[in-house]
This record gives sequence, structure tokens and C-alpha cells, in this order.
Amino acid sequence: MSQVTVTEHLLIHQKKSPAASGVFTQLLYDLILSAKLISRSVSKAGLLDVLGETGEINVQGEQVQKLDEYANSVLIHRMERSGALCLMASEENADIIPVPERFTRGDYVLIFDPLDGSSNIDVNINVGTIFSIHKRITSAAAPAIEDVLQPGYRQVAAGYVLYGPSTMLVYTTGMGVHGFTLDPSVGEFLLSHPDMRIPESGKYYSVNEGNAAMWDQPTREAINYFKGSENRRGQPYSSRYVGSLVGDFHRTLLYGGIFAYPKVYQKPGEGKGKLRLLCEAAPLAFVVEQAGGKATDGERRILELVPQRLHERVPLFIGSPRDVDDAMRFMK
Ligand code: P6P
Repeated sequence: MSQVTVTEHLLIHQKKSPAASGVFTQLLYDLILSAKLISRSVSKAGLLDVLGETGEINVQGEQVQKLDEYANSVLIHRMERSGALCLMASEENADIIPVPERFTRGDYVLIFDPLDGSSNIDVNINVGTIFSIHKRITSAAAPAIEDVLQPGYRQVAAGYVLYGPSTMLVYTTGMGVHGFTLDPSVGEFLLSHPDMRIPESGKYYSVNEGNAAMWDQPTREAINYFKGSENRRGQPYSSRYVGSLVGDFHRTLLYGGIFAYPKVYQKPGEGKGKLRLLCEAAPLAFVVEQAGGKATDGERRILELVPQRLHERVPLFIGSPRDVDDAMRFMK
């Protein structure tokens, strides 16, 4: 079967989607190039001494960066030159990143986690890049924080790159979810998972049970439901948790089930989420809903949450519609 490249796929979708323009397609091209550059370094992480301390000078006489700093700098450098963006926000940067005026600027806003789960690099476990794309909503010359603090249902595209045994790109522009696998021999992402759909319910639940003592009672009951045979399946689910959101989410998308990072209560009454709304929960919620799944913060739909702060954190329950509904019966 002749493989469809991501470039062809984008152009096919550009024709179908009135919203997509050449500028938007160019934006995705540059995002894909960034993913290839990051993938190359991730796959050689242990060799290039890109791990560990910063400040060292490697054999090429280059300043050695930690891999997540490297991924962040690749994305910022490449994407500010895409001509499509006016503003960026990164999990690694405290403030928003306006595209400098010396570059051609566009109307899109890119929010990303350059290398999520980077602590797993040292033990060769999957890591990923997560991205979310909005259209700016302010009209002044300079973009503003309001262009970033938009609810997830306004995203025009979202997705992730998973650096694992193979490198995969999974994205949606609101017309389904499509997965591409990088063929390193030709350096091209090839369509490997067209029109991805999450199973109605799955066989895995994915949560860090080490936090159980810090959960509230409804959360404990929800997680116990998946551990027990009194669930809809009449048998316990299997537990899977690698501690890398993109890896845990991708497995949930393919096999079904639920991933949860519930509120943890370090102090009584002060329950907090860990995952970031803008660069983790909202983009993955867009993907999962486009694949037929659901994503909530334990009460509300993730895509309807209006961010108040750039690095706002939320609890996350995401996965197969029946499994998320079952968990919500306990949470509400
Ligand atoms: P914990 C990685 O640091 C991360 O941000 C996500 O990729 C992952 O899902 C989560 O944190 C793991 O957190 O507390 O279980 O180690």
C-alpha cells in the first residue's frame, strides 16, 4: 500500500477544511520539523551526553543542554520563524513568548510542553511533546496573555509526538484523530493510524497509586471500582502506569480504559491537580474527544475550563467514554 505522508495528509485536509489555510499547514510543517530534530536527539540521548548537568561542553565544543531545554529551544527557534505565529507559551517558560517583530507574524498561538516526562529519559522510558494551537483573539499590535488563556474548545489543533520504540505524531484539527509513524530511513512521518477511535471501554486503568493516601474518599472509591470485579466488566482492570503522560495517554487511546491524575491533598482541604491545563490536559482532551472519548477534571469537561493563569494545574480523568462516566459517578 503506498504510504500517505503527513504532508500529503495535511494538504488533503487543507482542501476539506475551510478553516485550514496554507499558513496553518506551514505551521504544522515547522512543528513536524521540530519533532524530527527532537526525536534525533532523544534517540541518541545517552550517547550525546545531552543528559544530566547543564553548562558542560560536549565533544563538539557545544554547550550541553538538558534534553528538555534543548527541545524547548528547538521549538522556540523553529516556530518563531514559521510566519504563522504571533505568540507562544511553553511549560518551560514562566511567561508568554511573543514572536519578535523582526519575524513575519501570523494569527496563531502555539502552547506546548516541549518534553513531557523528561525525568524518564535517564531510564529510557517514553517521553513526548504536547502541543495546542489557538487563533489569537486580541486585535492590538502586540499579542497578549488573553490570546493564551482560552478554553480548550476553541483550539484549532492539538496533538503530541511520542518518542518511544518508534516516534509517532498524533494530531487533530477537529476532523478526527490521525497517527503517523516516523520512518527514520527517509525522515518522513507516514500515516499509520488513520481516523483513530478510542474503545467505548478498555481493560486498563492508569493512576499513580502511591498518591492514594492523599486522595479524597470519592477518588479512592472511583479507583477501587476499577480494581474490583463489581465494575461493568465483571472483572478487575489491569493497572498500567509509566509516569509519562504522553505514553500513558497513547496506550489509553489505543487500548481504551482510563488515565487519572486526581487531586492530591498535601494538607486537609487543599486538593491540587498536578497536570497543566493549557499544555497537557486541554490538548489531550481535544484529541480524546475527537476520538470518541471524554476528559474531565473530576467534575467539569476539560475543554470548557477557562484558564485563569498560564501554568494552571488541574486534576485529569481521561479515556474511554464509559470508563470516564463510571469514574464520574463516584466523583460527583
Ligand atoms: P507522578 C511527568 O513529570 C508528568 O508531568 C507527566 O508526564 C506524568 O503523567 C506525571 O508527571 C507523573 O507524575 O507524580 O506520578 O510522578
